Amino acid sequence: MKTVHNITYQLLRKNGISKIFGNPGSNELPFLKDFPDDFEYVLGLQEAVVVGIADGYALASGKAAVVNLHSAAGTGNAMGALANAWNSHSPLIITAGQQNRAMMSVEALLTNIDASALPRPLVKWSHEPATPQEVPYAFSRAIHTATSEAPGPVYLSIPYDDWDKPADKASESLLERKVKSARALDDESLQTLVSQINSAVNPVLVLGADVDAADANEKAITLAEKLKCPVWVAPSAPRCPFPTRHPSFRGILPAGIASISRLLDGHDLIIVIGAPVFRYHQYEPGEYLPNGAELVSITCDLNEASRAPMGNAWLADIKPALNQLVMNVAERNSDLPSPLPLPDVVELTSPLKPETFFDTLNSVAPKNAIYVNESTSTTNILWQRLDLRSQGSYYFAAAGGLGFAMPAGVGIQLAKPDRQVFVVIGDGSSNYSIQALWTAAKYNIPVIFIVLKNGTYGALRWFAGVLGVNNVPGLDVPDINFCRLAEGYGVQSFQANTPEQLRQSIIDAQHSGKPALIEVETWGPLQEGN
Ligand code: TZD
Ligand code: CA
Repeated sequence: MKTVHNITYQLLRKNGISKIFGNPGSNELPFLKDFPDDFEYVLGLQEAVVVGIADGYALASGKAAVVNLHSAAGTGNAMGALANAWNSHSPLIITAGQQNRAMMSVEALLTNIDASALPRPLVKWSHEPATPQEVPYAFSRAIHTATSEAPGPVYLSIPYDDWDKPADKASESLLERKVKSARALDDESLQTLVSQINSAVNPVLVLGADVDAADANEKAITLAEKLKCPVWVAPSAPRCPFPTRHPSFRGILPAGIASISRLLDGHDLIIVIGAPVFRYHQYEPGEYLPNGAELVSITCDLNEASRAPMGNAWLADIKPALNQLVMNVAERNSDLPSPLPLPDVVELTSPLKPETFFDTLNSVAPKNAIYVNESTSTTNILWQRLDLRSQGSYYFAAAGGLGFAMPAGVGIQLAKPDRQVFVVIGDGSSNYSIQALWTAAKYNIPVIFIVLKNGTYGALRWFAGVLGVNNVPGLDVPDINFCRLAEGYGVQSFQANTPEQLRQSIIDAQHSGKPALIEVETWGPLQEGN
């Protein structure tokens, strides 16, 4: 007789899932018992870390990741990380152990009360099976929901006494099911879009994270080269869809309504692909579009399409749609834009200016390195100075929730063992999920974490200026020794305060084949005040 446990693991196997990211509690032990040899359990010491690692793994591998959390408390700890996963279209199957069915109604300790309501609205589907026999069906539906376009997290709450129950014979048919999203543009939509693009005088492309997620950066390059047009990265983009040293590259758009209109002024057609229109942050009232401009977008996400305040949107899968545009638009008869000049080298200071830090990192890092960014006040400098060239080279918290970069870096390195992952993170952000260091050490996942220490929440100081507010408390974070924290979790550490020390510590870290943390003091408000 097959149990619910047997069939569920078989279902995971059949769907190419062999890693479970978790932090266990009593409700979860029956799911984890007799853990099969062909699966790997990746332990995170806090649930924000667990979901962050799984998120990074899912984003970088393009595969679903299963997460196992402890009831309501574990889910609660994971919610910030879930906000990021939701916004980055990350296919996470999040499971939480529930109390024994016999004791749920009396609310015994560790009952997840109204479990399916807890993770909403940050999941595509949330469910607690009504019977044990429904568990494999729920897993099957969860996998297909999470991985179909637009991908996203789903949540299952499973009573712990379900696992040993006999499985329904019919659930075996689930093992062979496939669901595939295959949405290209229909003929009429393609014709409409192509004639609009062909008749534009001065079009511009705005590309978002889903181009990178769809493995379609090469297609985007071909489209830009046919249109000979400039390319902007969409505001707040959590991935890099276009090479930063390509002649068409113009930078990342700022996240204010008026600034975007100003920068896109002069274009009569704005073509947005694989991004929300737009992901604003600071409120800057103004016109959504420059005078005389029209906007069209292609997105895989119905929410993105319907919530945009302007322009027409087409719902399609990004890679086939981009391919259709590439095959059908007319090649424009003009030259590619002139490339942006390389930014000036800034004067060498002590502590280092962020510009010097990024120039040094760029010169020593392998060309196919992967950067996970959570250094919030230096994001524009990063986009100007790093040569991001290949698919999957850049990740950032898609909901702006700090605590993403350290664990996501671990998950990304796990998914991409052949590429060096650098987590570039502020001294403020480093404290939200620092326990990720332990997982990196214990599983020997050789991420290089670089902490930029300016003693403050720099981005919030900038934002206070935008809002015109003064005398705000709680903006400084002095006196944290990250090297000692790293050593405490079993990660080797380096202090690097000059370009040469930074270069050497990166080389040493890479040669060691082990994770490392490099603390770099950087120029901050204390210096600027002098
Ligand atoms: N808490 C969480 C979970 N997410 C957030 N985004 C914030 C608080 C607010 N916040 C920002 O949006 S940026 C920032 C905070 C606290 C400062 C981060 O400081 P840092 O980097 O030292 O990491 P910079 O370069 O000094 O800004
Ligand atoms: Ca800082």
